[in-house]
Amino acid sequence: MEESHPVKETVGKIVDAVADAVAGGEPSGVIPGRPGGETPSLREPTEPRAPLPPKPDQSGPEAFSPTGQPTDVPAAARAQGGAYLTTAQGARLPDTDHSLKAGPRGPVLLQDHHLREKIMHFDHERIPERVVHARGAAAHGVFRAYGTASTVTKAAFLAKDVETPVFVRFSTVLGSRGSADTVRDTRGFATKFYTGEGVFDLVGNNIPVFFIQDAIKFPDIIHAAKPHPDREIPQAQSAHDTFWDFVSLHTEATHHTLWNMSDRGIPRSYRTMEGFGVHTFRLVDAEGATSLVKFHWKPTAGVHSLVWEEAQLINGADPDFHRRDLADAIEAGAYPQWELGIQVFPDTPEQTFEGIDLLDATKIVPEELAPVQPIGLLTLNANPTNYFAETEQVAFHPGHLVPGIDVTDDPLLAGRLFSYLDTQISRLGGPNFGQIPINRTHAPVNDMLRDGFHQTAVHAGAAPYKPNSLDGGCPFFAGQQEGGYRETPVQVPAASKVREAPASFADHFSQPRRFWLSLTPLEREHVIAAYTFELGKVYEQPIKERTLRVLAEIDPYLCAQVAEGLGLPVPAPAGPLPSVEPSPALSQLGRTWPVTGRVIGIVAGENSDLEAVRAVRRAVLDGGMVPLVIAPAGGLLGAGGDDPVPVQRTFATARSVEFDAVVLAGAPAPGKDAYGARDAKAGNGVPATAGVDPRVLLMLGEAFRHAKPLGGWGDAGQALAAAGIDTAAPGVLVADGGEAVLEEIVRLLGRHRVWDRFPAAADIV
Ligand code: HDE
Repeated sequence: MEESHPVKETVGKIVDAVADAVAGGEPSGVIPGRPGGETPSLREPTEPRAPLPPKPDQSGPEAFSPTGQPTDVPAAARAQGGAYLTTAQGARLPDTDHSLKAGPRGPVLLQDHHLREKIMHFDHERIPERVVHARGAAAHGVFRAYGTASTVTKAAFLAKDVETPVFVRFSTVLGSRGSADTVRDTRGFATKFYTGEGVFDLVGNNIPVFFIQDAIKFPDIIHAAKPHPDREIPQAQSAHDTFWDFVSLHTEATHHTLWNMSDRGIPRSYRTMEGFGVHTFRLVDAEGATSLVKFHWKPTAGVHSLVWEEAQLINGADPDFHRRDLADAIEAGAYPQWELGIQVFPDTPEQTFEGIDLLDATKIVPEELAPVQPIGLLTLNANPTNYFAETEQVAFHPGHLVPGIDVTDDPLLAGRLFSYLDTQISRLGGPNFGQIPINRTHAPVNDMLRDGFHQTAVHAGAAPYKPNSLDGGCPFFAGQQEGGYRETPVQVPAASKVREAPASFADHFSQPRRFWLSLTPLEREHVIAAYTFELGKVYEQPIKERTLRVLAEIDPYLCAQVAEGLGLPVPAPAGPLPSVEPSPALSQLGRTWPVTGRVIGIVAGENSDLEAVRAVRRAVLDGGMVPLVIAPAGGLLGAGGDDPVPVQRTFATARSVEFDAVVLAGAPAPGKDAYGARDAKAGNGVPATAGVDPRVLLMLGEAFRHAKPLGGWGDAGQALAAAGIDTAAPGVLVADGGEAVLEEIVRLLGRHRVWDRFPAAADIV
């Protein structure tokens, strides 16, 4: 598979593109994050001109009519045009700074139609945020199918080499729209495929199991996990009483909770997350044969996480860390990619595989039992042009299906099939949300749905009903040959109406135990720390004790370590623990990945060897990574010389958490603002020994603690020593030249972090 799929090819092209950009001159242009398409003038522009086009990294929904007809208007036709300010009706305006008044000091007049329109529109700019997954970021892209799924599905977009435009939205679940990105939480991973046969939405998460087995419990888990209803705290996290109260009583949540407490709860980036369809779906081939499948997204950049202290620091230093990372990577040409894969199971009447109930969304099927077979490649290659129009208004729905993909009787999925349409009515203000540009299908629409709020289609004809003769009988039914969507005629066993779950749903602990046993000792340390932290924030002792009882059913060591951290007795399990085989595929560690799009901090001062800084910077760009130069002050380093180096961060503004690795061009002397009264980071108690800026020492200490590769040349060893870092420690490298240092740093980055810097307690096996 490695040889045949185009990942390497694409990465190669990206690197070439970045290198070309560098060779083309203007080095600061390749650092992503520029807000507009042009450098602004110092004075307010007064010469009328047309609005600037979107930046080259941005794109919008393709130009389709509200009824799915391709239009030949350029995508920019939806953007505003003309040089002059107008009202919403297109009347030109001479002023928008003053209300219409009876004299300069007189009362404002009611007849001011411009004031009235402007404030009316402003007052209604907000729509209700999503009740869950409110905080998100999205991108446009393309999905190219390998054709390998054609043996199990007739879905046309999965046929070989078919390219389908997509829009993907990532999200956190619990926080509100303005909450921070790197909280411990599940992440949403929702993909809209604009296929020629209609929209297909794969609305998944970055965790393969869910808290609950039946949709009727969704309001309960979400009410428990959201902030407390009286004080509305805490925001965007599960470290509080109501969450742990619920999950310790409703133990089917144990598996998902354990995943949340693992490193999967704090992804490094959206680009380094796996995605999962969670439920089992049913695929149908051209002959009508069916298979059961689970969908997986595998990031080509690998699955990486933050460390907890880093995640907490980022929440303050850069609450937009994940959305910035996604947008910057795309702008830099380091296009995020995932392979879509399926696990395929025979569609038997029991709907189980190797004893695992495929209708239970709290269970996975280990990849060792059913390998994930790659079926296509997703590449995100453009940022949205407008957050609200696209990312906020996109409406996903697990019931948006295409011929060849059907649902199963998973009781959690059943509730979702109802919920996602329902929620759009209040969120997007009516039943015509499918006509919003980002939601428009690329297939012709010929429904008999009419009218409603915000109707933008202009329907012709007299007979939106069937049967009719007045419209010539249109629209007609599509049979199998014409690509009609037909539900699979699955046999439903004779049964009585009951409010019950199948007996197999009662096993809440064997799969969490498998997950725990599949983690490396280091990953288990992180799980122990996460439970101890979260439960440490819980006020009520009985809730902590009850959770320890749940942990006792997973593993005695986990339970004992968390109990010790909480200062509570260790409970015994109710009976013998289930005997399960680990699934090594569940661990995130141990493999090597591409480093494209990673951020390298280059710390330099006026006395640094700028030739070496330039060379390292160029080499970082050539490797498809992002170099950020950090110096005592902004502007240019070596400003008087021929080839000054642009500075992206200062010692005052930078924080270690922005970088995947840090390299030092010598030992930078304290900046002029390196004193506590100006910058608290400079007065952090680390003595400004050896003439090194204390903010640099803080940065080095943090990067070291977070197991990031560190290196330098020249006097770098002096700075590392002043930060208390042993230059012989794993992943710390001081060499003569910058390029030798970078080579080693990049090699280390391929494994994401220098995990062997801090071995796990030796007795965990
Ligand atoms: Fe969702 N979920 N969900 N969910 N979900 C929503 O739909 C819901 C579930 C997921 O970026 C809402 O448009 C119910 C599982 C994602 O726009 C809402 C149940 C999985 C997103 C809703 C579930 C998800 C949502 C909120 C239990 C992973 C964000 C706004 C039956 C497989 C999509 C909206 C985006 C969003 C309901 C369970 C993933 C309220 C009732 C399981 C990624 O309709």
